Amino acid sequence: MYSNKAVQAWVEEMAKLTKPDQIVWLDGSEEEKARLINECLADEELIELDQQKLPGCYYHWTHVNDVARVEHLTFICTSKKEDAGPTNNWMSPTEAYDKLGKLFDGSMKGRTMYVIPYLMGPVGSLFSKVGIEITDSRYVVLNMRIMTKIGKVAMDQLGDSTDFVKGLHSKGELDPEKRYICHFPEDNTIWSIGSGYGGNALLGKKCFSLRIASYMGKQEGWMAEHMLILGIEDPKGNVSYIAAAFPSACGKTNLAMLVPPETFKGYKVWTVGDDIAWLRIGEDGRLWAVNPEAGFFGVAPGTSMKSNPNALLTVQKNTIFTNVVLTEDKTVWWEGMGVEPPKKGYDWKGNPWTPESPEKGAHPNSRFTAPASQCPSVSPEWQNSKGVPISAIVFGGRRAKVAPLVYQSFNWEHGVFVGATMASETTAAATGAVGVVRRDPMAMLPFCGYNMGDYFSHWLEMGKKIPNPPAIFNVNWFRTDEKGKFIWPGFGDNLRVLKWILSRCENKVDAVETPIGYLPKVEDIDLSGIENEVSKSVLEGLLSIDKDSWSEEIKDQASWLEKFDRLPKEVKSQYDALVQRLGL
Ligand code: SAT
Ligand code: MN
Repeated sequence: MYSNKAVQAWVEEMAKLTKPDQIVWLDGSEEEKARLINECLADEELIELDQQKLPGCYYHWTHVNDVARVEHLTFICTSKKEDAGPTNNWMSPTEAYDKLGKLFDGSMKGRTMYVIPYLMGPVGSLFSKVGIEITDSRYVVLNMRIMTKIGKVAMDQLGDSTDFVKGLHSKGELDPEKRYICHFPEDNTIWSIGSGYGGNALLGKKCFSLRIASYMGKQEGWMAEHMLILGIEDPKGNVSYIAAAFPSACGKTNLAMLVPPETFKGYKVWTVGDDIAWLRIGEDGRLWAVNPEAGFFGVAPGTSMKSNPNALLTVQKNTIFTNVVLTEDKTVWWEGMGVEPPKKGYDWKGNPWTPESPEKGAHPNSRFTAPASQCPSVSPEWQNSKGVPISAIVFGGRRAKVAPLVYQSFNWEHGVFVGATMASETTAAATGAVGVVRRDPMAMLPFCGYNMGDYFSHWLEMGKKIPNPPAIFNVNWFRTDEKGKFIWPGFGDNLRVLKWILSRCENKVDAVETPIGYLPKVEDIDLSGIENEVSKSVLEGLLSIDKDSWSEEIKDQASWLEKFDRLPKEVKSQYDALVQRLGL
């Protein structure tokens, strides 16, 4: 137990409600980890993988109805409904505490309550914040142990303070009818019941680091964003940092761990984070970022030595695999791993599986949980308590026609508009219609903890306060030709685009002014080594602005912006200016 009185009192109160058989306070030690793993193995909550081939690695199956975040069961519980805004589900705090209180009542009977103090962000950093998660899941404890810094280190940072996020989690009955993920930003509180999966249960991740933290950032003058952070080292050894936001299925983790093309001699990409950035204005007037997380909770399918060697190398030890294929010889496999499937194994439901089975072996949302410190490309600065200075913010999405490969916004305010109207088209991989445009402002649609209109205002306010703000860009790796084939090679070759972005930040290249923003001159994108694949004329196509598509696009943007009751006037005037520039 720890001496902080506020933590003790709250844990006592939650124990009265949930009635566990015993309470275990986590210290974060190796002995504690070994003990928990042994308990999990005895209960088959974890399966030990081949410790020769995959040392420290374990396998976990979730319940078959509990395999992804549940946005329709995720609520923002502000006292006023308007404060949750038009893009969030809302429940009143009274109703939510009452409804979930009944589900939590006695939910830990016969179970152990684990108290996990955890630190988000580098030790001793001004950026960092402490949370306490109470859970009845050992799997959650072991995942939180990888994704955050748990135990004494967190309590040391907290000291006697009452400034911690209170997270209560119980698996409950794992019944989707009794599953709720409720956020109380006004009380620094998260209540989650009925799920044991990732973002529903690892409360340090989306619940705290994005939903609660975005609200804190608005109050306190900083930003919590759904962004990867990477550093690009040039052949002279200078490193510049980029923060980038993409909706899901746009290759965020791959970009964060990019391997430069062979012709980019002397370049190196450093991974600071793959999912979340906390950003603050530094003493030098620039925007600085830390990754609050300590691990990667990455999608396994599609991760191969070709798409993301650094991720694959990261997960060779001390990793928890969830819902992938468990092979007969106790290793793991998933679709798109780039190696032969096992002759025999078990699928994500735990059923016997062979390559001939009609269904996929790994769940499309199956995951690895791995320490960031193991990533071969992890930045030497990733735990720097001051963070890293951000030169450029990059937004992006999956657009078959409308968005060019890259463009730069005219200024911060225009960049906020670009972020606010960000969109991605659905792919065949998801169920439902293909090519449907989904707006996802700053990739924060499911993660903004308050009214999205106020969130846009906060972005605008921050822009006024940052003396030397990063430039804002938009990228699209996913333009297709008439046959629906991707035109741009993507992956490591995306560095060619990032290089242009940094040249713009350093005022080293001119650009072409167009109605939507500044575009590269064709000769300014370095195509060395891929001239055969991407000729100058192909690149011209990738950088073209198709009037018909943009005519559709602005109509769709207009109806999107109408949704917002608190749309800042600046966003509306940026829209009007775009329409005017396009002459439509
Ligand atoms: O489940 S998580 O929220 O952690 C990952 C995701 O769905 O983006
Ligand atoms: Mn994410």
